[in-house]
Amino acid sequence: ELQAIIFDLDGVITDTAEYHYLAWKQLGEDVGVPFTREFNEELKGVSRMDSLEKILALGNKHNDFTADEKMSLAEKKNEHYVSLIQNISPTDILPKIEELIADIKKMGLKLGLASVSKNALAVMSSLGLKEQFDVIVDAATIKKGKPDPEIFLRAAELLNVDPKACIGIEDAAAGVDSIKGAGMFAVGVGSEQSLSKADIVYASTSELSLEKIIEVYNK
Ligand code: B16
Ligand code: MG
Repeated sequence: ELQAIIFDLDGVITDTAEYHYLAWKQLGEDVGVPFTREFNEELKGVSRMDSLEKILALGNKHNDFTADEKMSLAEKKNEHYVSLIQNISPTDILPKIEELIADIKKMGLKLGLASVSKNALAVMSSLGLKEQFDVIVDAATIKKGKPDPEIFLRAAELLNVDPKACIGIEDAAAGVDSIKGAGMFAVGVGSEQSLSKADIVYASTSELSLEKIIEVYNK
């Protein structure tokens, strides 16, 4: 029986996925590797250093920089990202998310967050949501990022629930892989095409319905 819902942060609770995109796009242009929104789908949910490696590999430039130079490039991206999230407030919570959280609590289900972002706690505080969650697993808590299942498994463990009794909500293909690898039910938010491995996909958060999700989960 269902016991917990575990949310991704960037792109599900708030639109910071767009800010990550803008900051990486700028960095890509700086190193001579411009890329499309379609390629950006491959960066969603992926850790900072792994994202940088993917961008450099796209431009065949992965051997052009030393480890130290790569660190500074990642740092530069992060400074840009941090400047973009400075003014985040509760008004930036995506449609239906607060209602969904309220419904989850009303049903007595546990609430978890699984984000590989080192900025996750800061974003959650700015949104005023930090205290609502029973557990927050971020980059500091895990060894392997998405698509590895570690982050969702860790959230279930800390919530003290069986992964099979959990539903994960994600906007990234790497995130859906992580949820499915953990043996959980996956809800995707975004395009059917990039999230084809999810058990149910919604085009945007405004269409999310806990009732419908639980109905499909129970099938
Ligand atoms: P940072 P999530 C992920 O967060 C983002 O989707 C991804 O775009 C980003 O590169 C990653 O966090 C690392 O973030 O550079 O802030 O540590 O989707 O797991 O909430
Ligand atoms: Mg995400």
